[in-house]
Amino acid sequence: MSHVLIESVSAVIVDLPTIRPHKLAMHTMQQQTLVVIRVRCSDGLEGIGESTTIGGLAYGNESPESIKQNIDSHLGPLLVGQDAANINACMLRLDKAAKGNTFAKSGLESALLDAQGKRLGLAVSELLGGRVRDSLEVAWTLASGDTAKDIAEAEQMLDLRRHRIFKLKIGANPVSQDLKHVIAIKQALGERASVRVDVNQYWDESQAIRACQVLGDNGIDLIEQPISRINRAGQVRLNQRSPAPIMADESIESVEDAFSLAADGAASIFALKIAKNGGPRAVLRTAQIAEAAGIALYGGTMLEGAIGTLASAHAFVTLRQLTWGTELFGPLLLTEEIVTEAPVYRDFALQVPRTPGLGLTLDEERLAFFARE
Ligand code: MUC
Ligand code: MG
Repeated sequence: MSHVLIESVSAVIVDLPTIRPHKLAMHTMQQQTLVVIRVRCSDGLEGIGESTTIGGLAYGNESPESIKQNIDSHLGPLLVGQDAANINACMLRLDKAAKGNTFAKSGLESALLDAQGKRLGLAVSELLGGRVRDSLEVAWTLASGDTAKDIAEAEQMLDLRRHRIFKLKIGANPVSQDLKHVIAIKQALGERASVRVDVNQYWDESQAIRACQVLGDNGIDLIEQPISRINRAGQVRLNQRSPAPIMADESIESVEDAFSLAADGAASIFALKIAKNGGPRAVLRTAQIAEAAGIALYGGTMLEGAIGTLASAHAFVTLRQLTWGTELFGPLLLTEEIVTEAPVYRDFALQVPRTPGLGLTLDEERLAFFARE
């Protein structure tokens, strides 16, 4: 046992404005809400983490308010007095005492890794076994809700050399309208960009059968979560017949889900999200299941701010294959930062810092300004 104990755990809810409304099938974001976690240790070091979801309870089983409440009342007290350097023991303690709650656990695991990295002078990616790349290609989501605006936004991103992979959020409109929207964008961008769609579970199998065919025939590279996570048999059938590969997103709410999806042959790509697996170490277990099953990988996001984005990035740079790149653009959707130095995006990619821990410092004034009372 080391002599470094966890002294306190706190969680604060932070509301940040977005550059424009972000329309998903289940919710239109007018702002993003982060839960920022601080783990203070007896050696004077503090680790920071982030637990962020989309649209309150519209996307997942945890909301910002429930994440904070469960950390304050249950998970935080379980960690106080524990060995801060033993992340295995800390996370095992949480898993034994609390079912699910992967978003909350992800922020806590990130904070423990950040503190340990600072303690040892190592970047989190090094704690996770070492990186095999320094930067990650980052997709951008076109979700203004307007075809012409989306095309203009994509052109601007190509000109800036910021993104050349675009994900379109569809599913809320009639299928024929969504297909027209997607095909118009693909035709405008041509071979200059990879265009993909995310249906966020909004089609049923009868709609998805034809829509996946049309999308594949029109050069769409990937179809994310076309039908409900509950319809596993339907997802297996779609994965067999769709000309464009099917990616599992909402289908994965735990490492165990990843195993059963792989066993059933229900997706040929997994979206990796630290929040849905329980942290940067947990998401690597899902990645290992995928690798063993021959399933390709994509670095997903819950539109986290800088802290959650870099916690994800430190895990993703350790992966041997990341065929479909990432969508770690969360900080770029926000107009404000709560860290002193924003993550760096250059040449279509996020540059992952080599400084100790996650490589971020909280800007206390900005944090206090945007923190909820
Ligand atoms: C999702 O469903 O993938 C990720 C990017 C984005 O625009 O929405 C998210 C959530
Ligand atoms: Mg998705």
